[in-house]
Amino acid sequence: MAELLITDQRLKPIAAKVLRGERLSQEDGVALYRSPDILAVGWLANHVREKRHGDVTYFNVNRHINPTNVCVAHCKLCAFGRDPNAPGAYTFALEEIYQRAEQGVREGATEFHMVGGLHPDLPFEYFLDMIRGLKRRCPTVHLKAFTMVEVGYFARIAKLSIKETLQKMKDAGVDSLPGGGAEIFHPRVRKLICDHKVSGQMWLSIARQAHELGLHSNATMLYGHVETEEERVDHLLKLRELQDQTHGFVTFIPLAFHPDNTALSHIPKPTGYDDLRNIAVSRLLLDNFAHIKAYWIMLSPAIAQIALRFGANDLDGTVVEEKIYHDAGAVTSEFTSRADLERFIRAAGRVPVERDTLYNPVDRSKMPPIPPPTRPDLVSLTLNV
Ligand code: V47
Repeated sequence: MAELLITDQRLKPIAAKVLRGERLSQEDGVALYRSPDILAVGWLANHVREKRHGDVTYFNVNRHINPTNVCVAHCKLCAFGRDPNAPGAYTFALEEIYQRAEQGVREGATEFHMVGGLHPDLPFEYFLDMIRGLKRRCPTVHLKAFTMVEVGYFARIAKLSIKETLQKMKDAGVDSLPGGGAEIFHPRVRKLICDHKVSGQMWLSIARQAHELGLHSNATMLYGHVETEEERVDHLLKLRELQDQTHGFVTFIPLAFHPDNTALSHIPKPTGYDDLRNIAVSRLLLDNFAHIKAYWIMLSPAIAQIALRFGANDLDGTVVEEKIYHDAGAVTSEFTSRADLERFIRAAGRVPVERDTLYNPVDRSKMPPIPPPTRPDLVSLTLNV
């Protein structure tokens, strides 16, 4: 292996720990965030990534479905949520969700990623019906549905415990949970960016209970707003601690804050440098997470490709219809083809492997060819409840 040239002396003991396979501390994490030597930080993260995965880089064929953007939480970080009668508010009829899903199946999707607003009038049973209907129509597709924040809200409106809520979701057909809503766990930050959301402690407790019921989940961290480096490291170490206990997290996704159209629009966007550093530090601190995702929609394909040399081993998927980032000013495309994902990965000198949600390889050789993705008319069946 090529030798590591370190220009920042403070990184030397940390590099020695990484090369010995030792766990890093809170102080190490802060030093990695503060070091000007981004290439050394990236080199170390790439070392760990290659030790675990070699050149293999994963992607999937998925479809995002956001059932509603009506939301009572009013998080300052968010440009997606709307009041029920606000311009642009929508709630899909179940038929419209099924139409999107069936189109997804025709286009080769192996996963539906489902996240939405906290709707004031839709009961928990509506979402269970949605899941049952999706499972009946698309039995081979993995349903990665509802963040810990939505689970906490469902439990509240249905007057159930978190465990009962998760069990009902599982019985209806939910296969795993996405990683959203984690933001930054520290209460100081949550008060400023999402004060009506479940607490960080509650997010972790819901994740723990999901894992205990056999539901895997992802985890995220939203960076680039009001948080400090110490608060980022604290967030990562809390995830690492829970993962030691449950082994239920599949993938970690650092999410770059997009400020446009949010109540925090005065905050400048994170830079490419921030993006690569967050990927690298996550890989180095989260030594018990197998997968670190460079979510191409949020990072741009160009930065996501470089991230594959800074610790990431996954690009996410074809997506098709993305609202949360595009409402907040993302200028990336909303979908990309399977062929383009493979091309991005190959051009970064890596080996593309299509995966399902739980990282089993997908063999397309005996499946019908994938047609280009299409988007149904967004307003045709849209229902405002
Ligand atoms: O929970 C909301 C974040 C998340 C903004 O699990 C914002 O595989 C930036 O969790 N700027 C939803 N971020 C997205 C998400 C996700 C994405 C891809 C894959 C997976 C997975 C999960 O987006 C929210 C919140 O943390 N978010 N608004 C914004 N203005």
